[in-house]
Amino acid sequence: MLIKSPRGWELPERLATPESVYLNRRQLVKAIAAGPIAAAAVAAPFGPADAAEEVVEAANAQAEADPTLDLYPAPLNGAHADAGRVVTPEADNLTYNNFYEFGSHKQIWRRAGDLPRRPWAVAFDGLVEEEKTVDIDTLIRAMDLEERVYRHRCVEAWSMVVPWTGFPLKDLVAFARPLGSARYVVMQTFDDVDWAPGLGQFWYPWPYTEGVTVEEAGNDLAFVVTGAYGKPMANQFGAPLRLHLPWKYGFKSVKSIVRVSLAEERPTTFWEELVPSEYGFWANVNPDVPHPRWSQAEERVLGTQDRIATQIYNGYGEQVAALYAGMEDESLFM
Ligand SMILES: Nc1nc2c(c(=O)[nH]1)N[C@H]1C(S)=C(S)[C@@H](COP(=O)(O)O)O[C@H]1N2
Ligand SMILES: [Mo]
Repeated sequence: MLIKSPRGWELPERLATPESVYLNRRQLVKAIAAGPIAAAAVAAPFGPADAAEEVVEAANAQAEADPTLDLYPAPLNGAHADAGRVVTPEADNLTYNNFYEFGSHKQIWRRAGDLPRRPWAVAFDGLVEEEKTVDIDTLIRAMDLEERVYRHRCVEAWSMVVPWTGFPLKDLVAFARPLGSARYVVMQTFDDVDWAPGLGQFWYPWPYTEGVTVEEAGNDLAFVVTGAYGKPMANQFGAPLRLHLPWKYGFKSVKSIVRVSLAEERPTTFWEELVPSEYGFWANVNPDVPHPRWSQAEERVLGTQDRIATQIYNGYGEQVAALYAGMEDESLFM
């Protein structure tokens, strides 16, 4: 059994409280059966308790060394308090990542342990009033952090639920001060091979690049992430700054951002450049539009391994479908 050392920021009250929005009845029953609720929620579905403990301790150490630790836990946004599903146990999420800069396996967390989180700067350029490079701590402290629980659907047909901390993407765009001619927000990951060995694989079109329209960036759901599970996020999640667009396939949610560009032209994104027949610009979740090599009708839930039906726009259609009105000619779902 995982015994966690008490840290104020580490275990928000709601994670430990049975009435919590984080625990539905089913998870609660499991948790009670397995022992102390808080520990079970983190460790039980992951497997060996010592492995779970090791990965969570590594994440905690990174969080404790983070200069923004004092901002956690951030207030929970009531409109995004409950994703309607069980939150993925932290240890499962920490050990099942896509981060090709560190390799294409699912054991990213050990390699990502060396990612230098500081100093870290984010460049704002392109169609902006004035180009600038901003220190990450200045940037984060200029924003109002909040917590949101979001569903995440990977194009590989697995899904998870994560309590992220961050701020709306529209606030990042406002911070960039775009010109009226800007139509796309383009974001890039670091490209330093000394930090991540995958960047030496020349056949990939580094740096990892993603983008959305200015309208999509202005949607309330579009979220820039600084933390997860109530603390500054672990390296493997894309520290110190990543995106999360919960209605799109996970590859749109670019990690470890170093550059934000405003552009008039639609960017060619990383996966689109690599395999244009399989990964497009829009990449909205749709169970009825299969990937060329597999069905998207169902997804495997990380942690429980349950198979559940995938929902159009990952269940966020009410908030985002209007963005795509009149765009039926576009490949909105790949
Ligand atoms: N820079 C970068 N960002 C990335 C990726 C990547 O390989 N490199 N993978 C994407 C994919 S496919 C997914 S599903 C999510 C995974 O996020 P997670 O590891 O936090 O679950 O990150 C996305 N962002
Ligand atoms: Mo993904």
